[in-house]
Amino acid sequence: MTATPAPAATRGPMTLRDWAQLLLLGGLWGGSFFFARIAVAELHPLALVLLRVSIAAAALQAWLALRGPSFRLALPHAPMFFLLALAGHNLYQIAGDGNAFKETVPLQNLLLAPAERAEVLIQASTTPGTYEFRSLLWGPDYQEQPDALLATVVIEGDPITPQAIPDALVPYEDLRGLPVDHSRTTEFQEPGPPLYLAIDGKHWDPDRIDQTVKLGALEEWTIKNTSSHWHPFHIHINDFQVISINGEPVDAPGWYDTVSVPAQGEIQILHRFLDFTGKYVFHCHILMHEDAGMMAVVEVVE
Ligand SMILES: [Cu+2]
Repeated sequence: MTATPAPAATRGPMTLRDWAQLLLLGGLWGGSFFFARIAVAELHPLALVLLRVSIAAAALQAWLALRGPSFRLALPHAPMFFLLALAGHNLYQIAGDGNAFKETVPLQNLLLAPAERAEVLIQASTTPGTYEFRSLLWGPDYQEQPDALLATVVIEGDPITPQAIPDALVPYEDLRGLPVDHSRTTEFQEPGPPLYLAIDGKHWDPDRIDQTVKLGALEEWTIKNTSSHWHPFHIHINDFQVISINGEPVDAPGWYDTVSVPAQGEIQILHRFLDFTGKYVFHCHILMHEDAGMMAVVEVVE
């Protein structure tokens, strides 16, 4: 089986010049956003994103004009969800967010939110042909992603005997049924002006502690999303077990550090704060949302 790279795929290792270009764009990209926020804090977040994209696009066009068409395109901050599918094939997910699953999960398609990572096995069809790897139409409102061809997979030659897809993988401890030390609820919101994007009615403030947790505690968190858009919840340091989505129990196959909270929905997670005291953050991992204030501080104390 050979895969034809997508048109935007990189060729060969990054050179020093490529890294310099990426740093330049990253600086313009992030810096424009930062200073725009300071200058016009009441500006709508979408306007700030347009500004940010415009500046980055202008820099890209200027560099293309100078250097020619062999520029490598990278979108490390893409705020996109991808609903991925390979025609004629199942995806067998074996790990998520860098954590091995307890069992293989067959999927016809895979929804990946910003920051989510997935490892999948694909068993090639025994029918030669060309199969499309696509990002399918997905999402409400401004989050809508078009149906797009990402790559084609060519299957050719004499078929080999298919290997069995593994079933059981790496065991992990199920936290359900253990005594919960503390339950809390936090709400991801789009409350309108002047906040637009907030957690529990507040913008990010590094000098404020939003949630205080005892070291060693097992906690059950309900993360609500009262908006009409999806928000990928992400927390640093401690991965968690998802136990329900929109009130439906979930038998999660592994630990996660990012999970999508559906529009007008909620998730419940269990997590333990075992090893570290100190402050860190949880936030929406759509970076424009995070940068516009949808982030909060948790402090773990003795
Ligand atoms: Cu968000």
